[in-house]
Amino acid sequence: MSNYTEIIDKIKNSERILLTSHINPDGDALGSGLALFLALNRYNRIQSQLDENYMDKVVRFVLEDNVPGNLKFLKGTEMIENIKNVNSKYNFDLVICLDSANKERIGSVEKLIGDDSFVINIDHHTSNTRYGDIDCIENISSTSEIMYKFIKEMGIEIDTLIGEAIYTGVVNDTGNFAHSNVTTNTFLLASDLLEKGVDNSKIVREFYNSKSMSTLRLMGKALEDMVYVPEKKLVHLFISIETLKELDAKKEESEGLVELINSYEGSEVSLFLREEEKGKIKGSMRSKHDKDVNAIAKLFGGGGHIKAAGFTSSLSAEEIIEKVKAML
Ligand SMILES: [Mn+2]
Repeated sequence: MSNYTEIIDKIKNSERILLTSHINPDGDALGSGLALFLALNRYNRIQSQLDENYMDKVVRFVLEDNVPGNLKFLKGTEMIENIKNVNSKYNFDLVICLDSANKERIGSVEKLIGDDSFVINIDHHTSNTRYGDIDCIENISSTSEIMYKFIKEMGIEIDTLIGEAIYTGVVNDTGNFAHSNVTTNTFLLASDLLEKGVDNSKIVREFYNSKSMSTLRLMGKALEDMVYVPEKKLVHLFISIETLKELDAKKEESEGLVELINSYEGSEVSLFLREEEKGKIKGSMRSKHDKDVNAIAKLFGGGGHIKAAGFTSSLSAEEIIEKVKAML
């Protein structure tokens, strides 16, 4: 059970707890954080009932970005705060970072980590830089799957709301139970959550099948613009800021394009590049078989998993594509 006990002790002995997750939050970043947020609120309620002198812990879930539209169906997301509305002088004695392979991934939420804040790092990325005072890194499907085990270990009952948050995170990181990171434990988790009232079909409908018109137009543009390099079995795609503007699309609407282009039968590796600002490109890679894209992402100072990784670079799109081709 690794260091769960140590983390639980730390939580019990802290008063002001900050939960955060990575920038451009996906279903796992948000689901794992929301599950823990709801579990800690439940812990407060239970303790207040047991002891009339119990002082509720402050628990806040703060993100650099807004909650993406396709995750707003999760109850509790309305309590997630944007860093813009949080006083940076607020003093948290405990900070728990979720699904974030390095400290920079939490973006400007980092300024809420004070000199006295204790940092707990809970993640499933093998590339995690172990920046916490306690690091809980497990090589399993998702941070949400870690949360499932952790919340049970805390003795908190997983209700439907916590279950939906966890289930969404697992769906996000396993491609709805399709990737090779799925184990028998992942299916046991799914089975248990369904028993707790989680509506799997509703989650998939809300999460995947409620795209905006601009997201679909962006997918169309991606399919039109993607380039196949047969000798490398590579599909690459670059989306500029201008393209996003033309389609009236937000950058988070490009989530999933890296998987979409890798669905081509001839592709083994996909590379999706998105211009973040002039001179800064975010890259995502996926691998169908055994090509290690984590190793390639590391070349650019990024990382992730063998089959899914990302990075940020100041090189041009052409330069990045050439470097990646040379690695394949
Ligand atoms: Mn994840």
